Amino acid sequence: MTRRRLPEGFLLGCATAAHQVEGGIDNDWTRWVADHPEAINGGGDAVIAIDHYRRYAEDLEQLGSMHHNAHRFSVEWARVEPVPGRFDHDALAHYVDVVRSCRRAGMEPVVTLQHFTLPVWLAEAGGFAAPEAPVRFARYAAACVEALGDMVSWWITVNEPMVVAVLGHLEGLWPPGERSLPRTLAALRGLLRMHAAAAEAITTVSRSHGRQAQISIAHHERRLVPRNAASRVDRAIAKVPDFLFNRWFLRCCVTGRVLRPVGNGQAVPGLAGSLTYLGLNHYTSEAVSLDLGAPGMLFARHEAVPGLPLSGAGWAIDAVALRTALTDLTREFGLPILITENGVSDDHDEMRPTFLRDHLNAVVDAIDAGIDVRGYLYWTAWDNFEWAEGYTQRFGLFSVDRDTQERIAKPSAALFAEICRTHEVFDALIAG
Ligand code: IFM
Repeated sequence: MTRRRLPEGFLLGCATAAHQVEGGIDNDWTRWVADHPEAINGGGDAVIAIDHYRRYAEDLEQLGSMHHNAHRFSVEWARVEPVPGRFDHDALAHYVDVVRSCRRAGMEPVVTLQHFTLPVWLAEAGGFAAPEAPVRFARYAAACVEALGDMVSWWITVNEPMVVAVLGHLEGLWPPGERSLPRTLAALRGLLRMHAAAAEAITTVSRSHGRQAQISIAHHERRLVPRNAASRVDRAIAKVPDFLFNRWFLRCCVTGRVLRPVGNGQAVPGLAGSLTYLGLNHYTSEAVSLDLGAPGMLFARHEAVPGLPLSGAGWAIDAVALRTALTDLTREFGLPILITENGVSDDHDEMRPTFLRDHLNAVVDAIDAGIDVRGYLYWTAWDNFEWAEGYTQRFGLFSVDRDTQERIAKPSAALFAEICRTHEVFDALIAG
């Protein structure tokens, strides 16, 4: 294969989230794990996680030394606003220093404001569906932009709103452990309003300082295809969850309305045009077929697309699906895309080298076809706390000895560093 080049200025680095790496956080997830240890595969919690809150400076320096020019992390709301209305200036100062450390290491910071977790006080008041959630989230966003905004252009309001609503409110696997369609819809409406309110706050504060912010959610796209393309039933069954999971939230953000079937088309202030780019988290695709025994899943059975290799998480590895997502999202929304997550769970770092090569090739293909892709952030730098999967899934470029907290580079860390250094993707990366 010839050498394929990523454009000058293309962002390359890793993505992380506070709860999965920092340790020492008291939020809804910490309480959930303490109360439901059985909900975590293999046990484990994020009480210490990988101690990144204390080790961030050396961790970030190491990524910079591996030629990453970007880094995504999340600010932990529960630290910054431990009590409603009281902002913790030490916590904000910590994140200011995280951003400075990124900059010192030559990395463009990409900052997420809400990555699955909530302060306990908001979770207890109703979580995403709490009437005060949008206003509270906007104030917190404004505080973050005041503190960090002179060094940050790329903002993500909410990470994977569909995922957090479905796993926490429909499937009951994450906090608050609900299995209720009405509660799921209420959470989705709340997440939309939270995003809109935060987007307005980011824009206003940035403007008052003469800056322009880039704003998006991190949208998880998992294309759902009919298991049997020739079956009219499978085709029909795949369409509804595909629309709901992959398009509903984004279309609401573009139209500024809570679209059916989650809402009645009511307008949300600040929502229309609230995305200035599209943050894309992409991992896999799924095959969907009719399952009369699954009314809660809209009679759809989801499984890995047959014939594709499976990651350690049992997810089909499908670089073509990433290429398709880039094309389809551009065709519909016309926004620049930043790949805010793409990665593979792989215990022995056997699949990751080809995964990286194939997915980055898909990105180069898309760019060559005229799609505006601004960067690629690999999920994730270090093996970490993978939510209900505990420490059983290893997505990292580095493993972590959780007794000593030593970070150990896997072979693919060097491979990714070479891609970051040269901005080139080529076969010898893997052969050599
Ligand atoms: O670890 C998660 C991350 O928090 C959100 N996106 C998917 C990743 C892998 O499951």
